[in-house]
Parts: sequence; structure tokens; C-alpha cells
Amino acid sequence: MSAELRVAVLGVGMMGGFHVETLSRRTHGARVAVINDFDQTKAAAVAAAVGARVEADPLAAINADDVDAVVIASPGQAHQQQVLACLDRGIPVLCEKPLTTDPVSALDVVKAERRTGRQLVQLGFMRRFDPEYAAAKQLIDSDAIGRVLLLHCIHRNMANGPHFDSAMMITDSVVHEVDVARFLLGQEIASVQVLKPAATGAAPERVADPMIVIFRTANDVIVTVEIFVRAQIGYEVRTEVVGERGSTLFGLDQHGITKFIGPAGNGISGGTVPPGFIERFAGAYEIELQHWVDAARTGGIDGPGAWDGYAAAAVCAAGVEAVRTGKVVPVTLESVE
Ligand code: ISE
Repeated sequence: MSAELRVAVLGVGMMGGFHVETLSRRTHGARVAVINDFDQTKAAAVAAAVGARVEADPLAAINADDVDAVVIASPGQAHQQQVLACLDRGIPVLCEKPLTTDPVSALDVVKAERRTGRQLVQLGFMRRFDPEYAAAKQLIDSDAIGRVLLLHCIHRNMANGPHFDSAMMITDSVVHEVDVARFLLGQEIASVQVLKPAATGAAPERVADPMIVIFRTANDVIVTVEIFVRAQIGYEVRTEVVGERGSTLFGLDQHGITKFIGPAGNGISGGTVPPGFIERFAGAYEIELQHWVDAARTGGIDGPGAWDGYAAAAVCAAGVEAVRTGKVVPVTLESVE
């Protein structure tokens, strides 16, 4: 292992591009050595900006001599093959969600990692590194609010294209709340139900937006998730944990609250809502990447792993079925022992 971790980044769309920038300018101990993207022009531009080289084949990038670790930010359908290639080579990988596109293949990855005898796969559930989520986790574990009974999650996006249907709202958006619930509560999710209120006029026909998703955990904690991906205002993610002896509420964006004289001469008070997840979670991504770089330099990971990716895939598959059937759908997790 060279002193500096040489990273290949696969996929340099919005997320991968941001990771390249974060690794190059805001974290230490790593440098982006290789860039891969199906869009060669984009790959060349991103690589040139950080002094990396372009590799046209993702598997060649993973197996290159000048690569010690990999960040996968390619489309979800490519993840299984790319993660397995990292495991075959025995190098650490940070994989953006989803781990794979279905629970069966996600479980195969968990098993393949077990066979290496090491933990090499970290999942990009960055909210675990956000200071407010980390503080809530500490508070819960300290027993300051007592046994947790309820978790309420609000998850709103400003806008999304017509391709972003109700199933995608589960697999691409609610998946974060799945991980948040598992992380904060330390319990698996046992069932999923989805309620469909009146849809916004901004939603395409037959897309249920917003939805209320309800998880019941193994110990009967109820988690409510409002998922609303065409809310028009901005990116709003807030959470309230309710315990027997107290509660904690976070994600209120209450920084920079400004008072000014409004058009009618009246006083107006308010702040701004972040437009997207990059702005909202930039700090969490940076902390996540620094943890991953530090761990990868010694050949490991430091964060959510392959099992968390599998559990999320299993809950999302149940969630998609719940959208379709309107029923309470149980979640079954296979054992890997
Ligand atoms: C996106 O992929 C994310 O991860 C965001 O957090 C989520 O709000 C958005 O809906 C997804 O498309």
C-alpha cells in the first residue's frame, strides 16, 4: 500500500463528481488516480481537473496497478459486478446505494465478502456521519430519552422527473430512512406498509406522491416516513425520535435565520431551504469519505457495511410490494451463517 490511497472513482455524475472533488480538495490521505464513466468526455474533463487518468473499462480500473481502493457511484445496475470485482481483488470499496438492485444479489455480495474473511464493502449511507444523526444516536444509546417508541421522518425533494415513480421513491429515497431507522434503533425492520394520500398535481399520472411509509421494527417501534419528491420548496429532511421519557427533533435547517423588511413593510423572519441533498449533506459526505479513506489505508472499512446494504434492499423490495398491493408486507432477512 502506497502512503497515499490511490482511488478509482467509477461514475462521475452528480454524486461521483462530488466525491472526486471531496477526495481531492477536502479530505487527506487519498488521491483520485483513475476515473471511469460511460461518458468518456465527462470522464476526461473530471480526470483533467484532478490530475487523474481515464480508464474506459470499469473492471480494468478496479484491477489497475495504480489503484488501492474504489468508490462506486455508477448506476445501480452496475454495482453487483463492480463490488464483486473489488472483493475478488481484495480491495476496499465505498459503494453508493443501492448495494445491488435486489435482495437476492445483495445477499450474494454479503456471502462473497464473508468468504474473503475481511470487511471490504462500505455502503454510502452518509447520514450516519451527519453530526445531527450521530448526536441523536448517542442520545438514544445513552438512554436519556428512554426506550424509543416512535420515529418520524420527513423526506422531501424539490422536484424529480417523470421517470421517478412510486417504486423509485422507495428504492432511491426512502432507502435512506430505512438505514436511518436501523442505525438509530439498532433493530431490523419487520414489515412495511404504504399509504397513498391525494397526489400532488405536480406528479405524473399514476405516481403516488406523496406517500406515507410505515415500518414496524422487530421490537414494535413504529417508523413513519413522509416521502414527497415533488414538494417544490427544496430538500427537507428532518427526523423526530420519540422515547418514553423524551424526544429529539433535528434537521430543522435553523441556521442563518434572518429578519428583514418585507414588501408590505412588515417584518419577515426566515432562512433558506437547501435545494438538494449535496448542499444538505455536504458535511456528512466529507466526514464519511475521511473515515473511509483512513480505514481503507489499512485495508478495511469504517461505516455501514454489506449487511446494511442487504437489509436495505430487503426492506425496499417489501416496500415496492407494499406500494403495489396496499398490504402490510413482512420483511424476511436470510441468515448468512
Ligand atoms: C437521491 O438519490 C438521494 O439519495 C437523496 O437523498 C434523495 O432525497 C433523492 O430522492 C434521491 O433521488
